[in-house]
Amino acid sequence: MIKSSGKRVVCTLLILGLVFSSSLSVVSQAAKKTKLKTKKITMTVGQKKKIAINGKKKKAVYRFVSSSKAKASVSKSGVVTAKKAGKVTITVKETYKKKTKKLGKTVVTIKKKDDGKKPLTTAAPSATPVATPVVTPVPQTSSQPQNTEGPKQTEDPKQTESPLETEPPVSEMKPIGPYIEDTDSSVPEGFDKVDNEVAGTVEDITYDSTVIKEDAVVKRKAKVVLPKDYSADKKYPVVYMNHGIGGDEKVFFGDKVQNLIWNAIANGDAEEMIAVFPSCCANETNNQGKYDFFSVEHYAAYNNFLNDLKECLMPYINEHYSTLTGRDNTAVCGFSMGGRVSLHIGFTLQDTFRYVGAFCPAPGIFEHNDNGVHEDGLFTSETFTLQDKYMDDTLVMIVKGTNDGTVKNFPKDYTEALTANQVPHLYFELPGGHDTSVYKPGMYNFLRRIFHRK
Ligand code: FER
Repeated sequence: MIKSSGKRVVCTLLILGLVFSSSLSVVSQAAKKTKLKTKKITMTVGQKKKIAINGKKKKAVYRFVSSSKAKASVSKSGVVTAKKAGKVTITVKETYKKKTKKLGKTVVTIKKKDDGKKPLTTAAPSATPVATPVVTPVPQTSSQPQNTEGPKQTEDPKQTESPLETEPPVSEMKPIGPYIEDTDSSVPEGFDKVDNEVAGTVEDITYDSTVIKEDAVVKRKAKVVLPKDYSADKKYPVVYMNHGIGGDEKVFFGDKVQNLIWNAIANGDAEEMIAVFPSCCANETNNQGKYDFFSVEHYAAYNNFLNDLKECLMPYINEHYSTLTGRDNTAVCGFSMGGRVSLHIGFTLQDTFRYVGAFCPAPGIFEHNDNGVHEDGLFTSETFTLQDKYMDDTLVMIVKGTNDGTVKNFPKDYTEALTANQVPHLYFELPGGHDTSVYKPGMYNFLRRIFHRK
């Protein structure tokens, strides 16, 4: 994107008269985009609070469905009455021109009435995520409780939910919102140290790939990191970790990434998980020199990894390991070219991945000319977005090194496009270059935000 404010002023003056009315209509249309404003409410038993919706359409009907009417009821106008301590999800739907769509969910945390009595025991601090008053990276992801207060309203006692309404399935996973609002990018001391006490095991696998060569099966390698005390009696979520350009399934092990994973689990920051390290350059030569290093042909092999992962590697992993499957339990992340690969995969296979991490991601998500190579781009700034249903249910993280001379400002282009598309995500600029000083803390911070169950 070429940015020239001088040119823009001249152009604006010349065409202002012509576009004034149409641009106004664009603005007003954009303003009409209906969005659930209240994503989170904390209440005490007996309290009433209203769920706010931005840009309501006059002729639309809005419905609110509580996951537990015993804990919280909700009126036709969206006023929630807290009845019992616990957590409740209110699903908000809009019916407009005979079409019904889900606007999102409001998570209601209900606390017991403070009756002044001291608790009998000194309870451990609640694990309930508390809304932190930090600056949210993307504005629409958080709504502070004070904004959710509506005008004082009493609930219509005659109002009942439609008997045809089925309760929405309650997710087993913790909502993504608090993990995106948590903008702490620090890591504990010794987060990547070698500690044999907490180490699990590493296995080498070879799987058949059918997407490398037409009408042929090609053997490909990957490494699998298992958590300490891995047991076939349990099931584990899976993260796929993609290396940078010129790498293979082994390179991350030189940087002792396996120890970072085991430490994150031992520290209680990350859930127990299986981490798979593929060779994400999915061509016949497996990086062995057929094409120029910086060439569209070489990059195309990285694009092809999407097919290899989906059709060959994931089925192999799910068949040979004790995995939890489905998007709630599947993550993809990577460094540099592997970050680009992860964004490509995560934003293309949205039904498959709920967590997408890109540490110092390389160019190629959008059209670019870098290192003397032109690429058309895997997405445009418009298509690089999430489907409505996954907007608030996907953890996207982008990390940029403050001093990265290799991928330069490309990670910034990605966060800017996501912000423009109102995709909630985390963006960290960490001190360092195109190396472990940035990608390792990025990775730890990604791992500690994924796979958490209620
Ligand atoms: C590029 C510069 C760097 C590029 C890729 C990279 C696709 C990847 C670097 C890495 O993986 O370390 O122009 O184009």
